[in-house]
Amino acid sequence: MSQPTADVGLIGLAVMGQNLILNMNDHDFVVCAYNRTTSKVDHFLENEAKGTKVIGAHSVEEFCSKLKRPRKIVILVKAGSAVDNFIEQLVPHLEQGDIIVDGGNSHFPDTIRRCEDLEKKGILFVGSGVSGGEEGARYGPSLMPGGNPKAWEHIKPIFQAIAAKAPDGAPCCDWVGETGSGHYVKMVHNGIEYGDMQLICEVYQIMKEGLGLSEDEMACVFEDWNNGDLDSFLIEITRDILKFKDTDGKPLVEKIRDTAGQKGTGKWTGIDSLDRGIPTTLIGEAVYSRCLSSLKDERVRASKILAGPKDAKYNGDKKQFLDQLGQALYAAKIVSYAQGFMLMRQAAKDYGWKLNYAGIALMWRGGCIIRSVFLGKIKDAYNNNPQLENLLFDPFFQEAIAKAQDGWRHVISQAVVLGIPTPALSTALNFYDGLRHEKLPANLLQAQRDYFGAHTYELLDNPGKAVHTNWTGRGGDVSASTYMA
Ligand code: NBP
Repeated sequence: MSQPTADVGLIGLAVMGQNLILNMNDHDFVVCAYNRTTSKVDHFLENEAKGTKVIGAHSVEEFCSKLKRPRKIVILVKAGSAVDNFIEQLVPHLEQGDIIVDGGNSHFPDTIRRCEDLEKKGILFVGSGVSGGEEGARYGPSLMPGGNPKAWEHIKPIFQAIAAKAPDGAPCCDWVGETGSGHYVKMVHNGIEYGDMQLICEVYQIMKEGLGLSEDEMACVFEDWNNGDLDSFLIEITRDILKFKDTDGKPLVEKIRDTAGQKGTGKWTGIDSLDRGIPTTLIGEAVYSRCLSSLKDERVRASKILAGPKDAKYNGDKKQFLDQLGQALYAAKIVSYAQGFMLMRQAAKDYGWKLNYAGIALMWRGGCIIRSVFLGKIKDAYNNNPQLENLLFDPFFQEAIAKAQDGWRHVISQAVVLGIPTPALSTALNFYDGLRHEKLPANLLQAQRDYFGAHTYELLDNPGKAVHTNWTGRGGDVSASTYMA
């Protein structure tokens, strides 16, 4: 067998794997490439990797023999059983202290399981979120590694070298935490991405239907926003998409069928938030909006028979309304991130992870799809107060929402009057108003539960004590056995 010469090995020669290898090569790491279909190794070495220091292997055994100790192996294959298959094949050829990193979009419970199983075998497992798509992988992704902490010192120089850099030069990669935390944070990142995209789509629909703006006019609005607080990758690409003309000179975007696809990470975030009892309502609405969009045929039928307002055009000052629309987008975005960080905080509590929230904001600051100037403000908020209970309690964000709220309320009320759907913009406002109410109507809800099911309630002046009332005089005084507020 040949002498170990590679600093790192990578399995999976699809779009992400190939680009990450070339990125590592650019940073002077010698990479050994392997793929299930081994002909792709030869093809890669003879084409994309020609003239680089990249080497290849044609069996798992040969691959492992070419890696310097401790071996550092990155798996970038389709999430699911393919990852388990490769781990199973690798383990017989590994030694204590060797490292396996799964850089795919794995579901975090799988990562927790793999981390625990491999720890028993002396192998250090890391689940790393990788964001930024093809271009990110090639020139600098956002990397969110979490798992066995002993692995970090070994992979840190490689990961931080290849990661995107924030405008101040800091790498968009740091250690996230234990077991499945890296993939958990990536999952929440994707959920937030769903939310950001949905918010942008809602303001697009308002501009188009309510204000009657052309695609070029809308592109100018996004251009403006991109020069201010909303400066972000998604606003920038939306501007470019709106400007893009098909071969006939017409905007391509209007020819695209309005049914949204999804790969499931937004749904995972929604389900997880329900399990933990954290109201990440904006991500939920973003997922449901994609579901509603995919009911195209039913919507076409509904559009012909269900009544809406007669006039769907806004008659006020358009310029002023566009400012208010920007405020609505900004305020809802703040709420969305506040919800995402609430969810991560709860998961950290549930799993005993010590998450560094300022570090997470920094990891998302560059390289990934949700990168924005705004994330720098979140980083500042958690740097100023690492124990911050809620992002909305940070003075900067408190003030930002206070300034934006009048415009936000006006936009939503107008959208309601015009019959334009705004599920994400509105749920953010509902959450905000719910959070800032000391008293919600759950007192009545508890009374209803006790009335029909003897579920008991607590009194304001005696919390913790379950009370049951015989509301009708007909029921008994026996209450249900468990009290769940
Ligand atoms: P794909 O997700 O398309 O996976 C292709 C790779 O998986 C190939 O190397 C293929 O080998 C291998 N593979 C498959 Br498919 N089934 C396998 C099996 N049963 N056993 C072993 N290998 C198997 O590649 P990708 O788009 O580069 O993404 C890689 C990972 O990164 C995924 O988890 C993805 O979700 C994640 N990710 C992708 C992006 C993106 O923008 N594409 C962004 C961020 C994260 P073969 O060549 O032999 O078929």
